[in-house]
Amino acid sequence: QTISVIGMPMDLGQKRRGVDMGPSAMRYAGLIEELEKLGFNVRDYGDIAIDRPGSDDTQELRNIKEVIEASEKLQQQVTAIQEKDSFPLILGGDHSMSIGSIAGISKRYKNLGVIWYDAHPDMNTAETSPSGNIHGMPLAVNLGVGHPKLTTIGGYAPKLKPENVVIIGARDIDEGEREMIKRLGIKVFTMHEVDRLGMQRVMEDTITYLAEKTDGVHLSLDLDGLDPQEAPGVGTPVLGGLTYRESHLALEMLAEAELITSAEFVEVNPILDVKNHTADVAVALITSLLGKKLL
Ligand code: DIR
Ligand code: MN
Ligand code: MN
Ligand code: MN
Repeated sequence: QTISVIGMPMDLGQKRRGVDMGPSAMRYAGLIEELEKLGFNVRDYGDIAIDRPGSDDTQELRNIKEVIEASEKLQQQVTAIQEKDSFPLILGGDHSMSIGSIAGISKRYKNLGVIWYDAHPDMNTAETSPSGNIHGMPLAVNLGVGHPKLTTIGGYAPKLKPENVVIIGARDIDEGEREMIKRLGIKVFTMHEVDRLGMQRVMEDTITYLAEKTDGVHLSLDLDGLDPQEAPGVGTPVLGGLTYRESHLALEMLAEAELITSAEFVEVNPILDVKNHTADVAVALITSLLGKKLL
């Protein structure tokens, strides 16, 4: 099988610079070589070109113009890759990139499933956001809720149905997000459920829940879903996260279930990191997702 790697060096969805270097950090951590060792034919499409804006506080949402342009480019690139029947692996970049990635991916499916592995549900809108940062909004946007210029990227909306989404690892949820989760009936395994049920059961339930009704499943993994002790190179760390071992188990179970049809690993910020450790973690998790076994 062929894997197509695309870098999205975007940091405009939030205020901490450096996450635009995430794709380089993961390549530096040996991503392409590790995938080749697993026997894949890897095609690296390089990075999407992102405009670097001058300061402009007049926009209705911070950097929305640049985020829209970048999302359209990513959407087109992902669409082109999928037509070649290759597994899209997208490297971030802040999480606003999911607006473009899922706009491309979802075109191919009637019922795309998404696993949102993250400390945050990313379901804010301009009205509910405490920060004004677009990286806190992409899941809402993909569900068709938010600024119309964002929800219609790729020329259609919505990209996802609420019943096809599972959030895992949430532990920092804003009031507007809580309300939307309840209103749309989104399935969420917060850290409380992970603690109570254990990761094995959480993944069994997730796989059963999605396998029945979806025709493809995209994994959107924000490295801040992990505990900051194990993944320190992220812009918005939240204590009490998923461990490295729990995360390996989760992705190994997804590999065994052969559920995942595309993936993205986002919010790796080497500037905030310790010796590129978070990119090392991301690469190790990617190999588990793509079938690496210990024996
Ligand atoms: C917060 C933080 N909920 C916001 N979101 C983050 O700005 O909307 N998402 N960090 O990954
Ligand atoms: Mn996120
Ligand atoms: Mn997050
Ligand atoms: Mn390391």
